[in-house]
Amino acid sequence: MTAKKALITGITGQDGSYLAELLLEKGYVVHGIARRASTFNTQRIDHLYEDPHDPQARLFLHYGDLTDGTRLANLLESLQPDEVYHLAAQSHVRVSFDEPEFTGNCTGLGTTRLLEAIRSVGLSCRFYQASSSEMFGAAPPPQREDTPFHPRSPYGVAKVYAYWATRNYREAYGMFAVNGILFNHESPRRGPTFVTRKVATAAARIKAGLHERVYLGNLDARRDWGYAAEYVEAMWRMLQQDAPDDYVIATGVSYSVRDFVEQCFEHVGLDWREHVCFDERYLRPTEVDNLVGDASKAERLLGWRPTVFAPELARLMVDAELEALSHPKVPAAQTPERGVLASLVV
Ligand code: NDP
Ligand code: GDR
Repeated sequence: MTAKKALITGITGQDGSYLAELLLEKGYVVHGIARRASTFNTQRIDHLYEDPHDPQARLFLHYGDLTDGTRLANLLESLQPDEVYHLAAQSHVRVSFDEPEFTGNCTGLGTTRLLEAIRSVGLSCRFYQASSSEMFGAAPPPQREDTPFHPRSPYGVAKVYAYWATRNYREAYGMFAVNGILFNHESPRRGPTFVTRKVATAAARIKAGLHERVYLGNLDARRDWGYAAEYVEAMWRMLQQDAPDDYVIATGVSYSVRDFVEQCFEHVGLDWREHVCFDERYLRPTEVDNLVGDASKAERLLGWRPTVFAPELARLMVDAELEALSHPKVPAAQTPERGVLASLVV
């Protein structure tokens, strides 16, 4: 039997790296789209690197960008994937207030470009859209699939557009297109400017005596934090169903940012009040106060349920930071001959 072929946009991001791992374990051939940067951006997938000259290789990278629809269409035409996981986005909520136009172009319109590329090439692949709990924004918890959206940032607005684009292509063209509405999910691979990773890094570095304090914004916001490695399994399950549908993925429990800070600092035996300072730079013009997802539909239909909740996540992330401090590593992709970028060199 020929292996299934998947295409992942955003493969160099947190979720892309876990999903690539999962699909390779399941025997897929995995193609990823990475954007060209002046520095290497493949650190999260370097450990999956396979020499593309090896006939057994099953991971391949291609340059591409969500703002370049022609490139997306050409790639789809040549790769002919069975499943497309669309994870790429300008994904930072605070940054979306500074760059609303780019966020709309990349995070919103990028999804239409990809859907339209699939349609124009005539592919019958399955399509996953990385929708977000940020679409619910100000809607009171618990939020579920039929909760009305009330986004509170240019990022949330762009994700609502992409959500409806995905549904419209499903309804208009019969495409197998699904929205995974994922609540916050974190890991040691989380981008360093998201609050959980920022706090876990700070707790470890302060413990090691490398820093004295960390500056944060709103500590009252509440989030439903799960573990990214578990959430990518739900993405895959959504594309294995008989019919396309939309699903909330969440833990069902929310904690405040302050709770998460306390859990991280407690884990290294420090009092967070002595090290956390306020900086209004990290506030948002409009905030999302409280997200708590109801993932009962996913549990019923996908058989998916989380096992890692925020307190364990905090410990796991702080431990990873402590471990990294005790074993500083030279990133594998410092030379194109060694890293994943070998397959990207043109
Ligand atoms: P990351 O920010 O870690 O990864 C985003 C990925 O998108 C990176 O690979 C990035 O490339 C790529 N990217 C950004 N802009 C472009 C562009 N113009 N063209 C091509 N690629 C681009 O996000 P996560 O992995 O955390 O999230 C994955 C997806 O899920 C995102 O769409 C996010 O909005 C959404 N989401 C995330 C949640 C979470 O809690 N993590 C919750 C709900 C939804 P590079 O590495 O070069 O920056
Ligand atoms: P979020 O994640 O906006 O929920 O979006 P983030 O970790 O950025 O913020 C969570 C909450 O923490 C508060 N906060 C701070 N946030 C950051 N980044 N830095 C700080 O210093 C800080 N201090 C307090 C924020 O105000 C907020 O309330 C994430 C992204 O991954 C999105 O792409 C995804 O769609 C949603 O989760 C679900």
